[in-house]
Amino acid sequence: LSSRASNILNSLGVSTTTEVSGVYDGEWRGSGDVFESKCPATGEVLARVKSATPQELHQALEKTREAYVSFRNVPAPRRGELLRQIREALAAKRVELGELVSLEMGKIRTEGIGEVQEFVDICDYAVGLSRMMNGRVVASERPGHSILEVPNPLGVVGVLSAFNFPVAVYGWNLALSMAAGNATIWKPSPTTPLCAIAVTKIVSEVLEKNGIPGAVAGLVTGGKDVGEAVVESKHVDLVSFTGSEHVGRIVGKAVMSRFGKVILELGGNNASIVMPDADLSLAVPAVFFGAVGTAGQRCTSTRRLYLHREIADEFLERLLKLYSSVAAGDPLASETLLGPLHTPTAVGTYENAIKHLKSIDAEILCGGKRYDSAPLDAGNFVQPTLALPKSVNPTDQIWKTETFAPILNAAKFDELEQAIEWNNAVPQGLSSSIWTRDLRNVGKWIGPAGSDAGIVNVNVGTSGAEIGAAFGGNKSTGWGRESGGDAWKEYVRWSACTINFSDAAPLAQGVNFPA
Ligand code: UN1
Repeated sequence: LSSRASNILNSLGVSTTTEVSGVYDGEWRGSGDVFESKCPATGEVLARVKSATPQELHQALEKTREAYVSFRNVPAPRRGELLRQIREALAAKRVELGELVSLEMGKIRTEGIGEVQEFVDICDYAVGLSRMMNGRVVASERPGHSILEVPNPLGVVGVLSAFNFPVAVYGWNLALSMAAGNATIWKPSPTTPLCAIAVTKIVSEVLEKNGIPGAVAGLVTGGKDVGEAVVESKHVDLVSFTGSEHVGRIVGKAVMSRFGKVILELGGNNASIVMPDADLSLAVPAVFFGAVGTAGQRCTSTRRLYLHREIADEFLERLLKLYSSVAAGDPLASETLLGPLHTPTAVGTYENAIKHLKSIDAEILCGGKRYDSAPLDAGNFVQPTLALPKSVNPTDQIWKTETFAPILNAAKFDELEQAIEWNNAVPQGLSSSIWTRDLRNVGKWIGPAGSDAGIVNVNVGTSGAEIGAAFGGNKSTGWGRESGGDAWKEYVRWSACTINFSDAAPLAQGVNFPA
């Protein structure tokens, strides 16, 4: 192991000498299949992680259930205090954990650290929430009666997270789930187990120090079989899944068929629209970040760019300048803006998309190839690509599918209505953004005939949402909402309680049933 990798892992208490245990349910274990975690920038094997055997998985699920049964009785503000301590412990390791994200996932250092910050932020939010998860008192039509809506803990929440945000998306779920009084079992992406192990070490130390069962925040690393077991387990009341539309469809059906609850965060295929009155000095760098940041591997990455004809050429010229200056390389080096794709498979997906663009005679304005000279050829580095397909045909795969790579397809429009139609013409509905100074455009964009995405931004790019609002998308993105806003309401079991404190027992709706 390179000394840099072992320094980062050592600073987080993740062993670098032998195989690492990838299962935690109060104790660390794992004697199932061994997974390799590889650095996408160099191909270096970072660790070998021992996942759960079916037996260990079963045990972990049971222990999580037991942990819930005691944890639900801990008062919510006390749960908030645990989250405050978790927040402090994460903040103390912000840099080290952020660097591990860069090392294992491949995003650049500032984004790796930013991702840990996102977990810290949602902990702050959940600490406050722990004193504000209010129910309601509803007026009853019957004299001497009151109706309460009471949020109770839900049970066990299974979190299946993706490689691209190996820390923050778990954070959103853990923070709300824990504030709500649930136990959480985490099945991370099989390619980012070290981030999950490092986070679980930080969280479990806080729980154990406070005498709370560690299985309140359990971890089961592994592949498809482990994910399936979590999805199908009757012990798991809510499954929160982030990943592809393809797998999301399977997960959604499986959970619904056993009448479990599900939150789906699936593909994004996000567009930015630039109006002729936009401030290009803001819009151009924002589109650059949206499309090239995280090497195009956010579900909120900008994949489609609709430019008003009046400013289109100037916009593309300015954007191309930024594309040509992008520094690709070691994600941990301070000057790098473009890290690698996460896996060699993703490089293949990128190359197929480029092939398809060429087959439909799209103009490739820049990029279009992997970096094939040393040292970048050792990793999964691809050139950020800006393409101008001949037309906008929403049924063509180039417009309608999410390619998880830095490919941005541009088109020119004349009327805002046309651009909104294109924006909405894809199956996905996660994020969207318009650049304009004209209030009339803003009104159209955020209103009934505007963007149909879950995130509808104005003079703000498609990616990089704060934790305060509910995060999620519509249509084939799965309709799930996580993080801020009212998302916490999905993590509780609502009890509607009608209480009679009178000396009579009248029926509602005036029904007369003499006995
Ligand atoms: C994701 O890509 O799965 O809004 C989540 C953003 C980040 C979260 C992205 N806060 O881009």
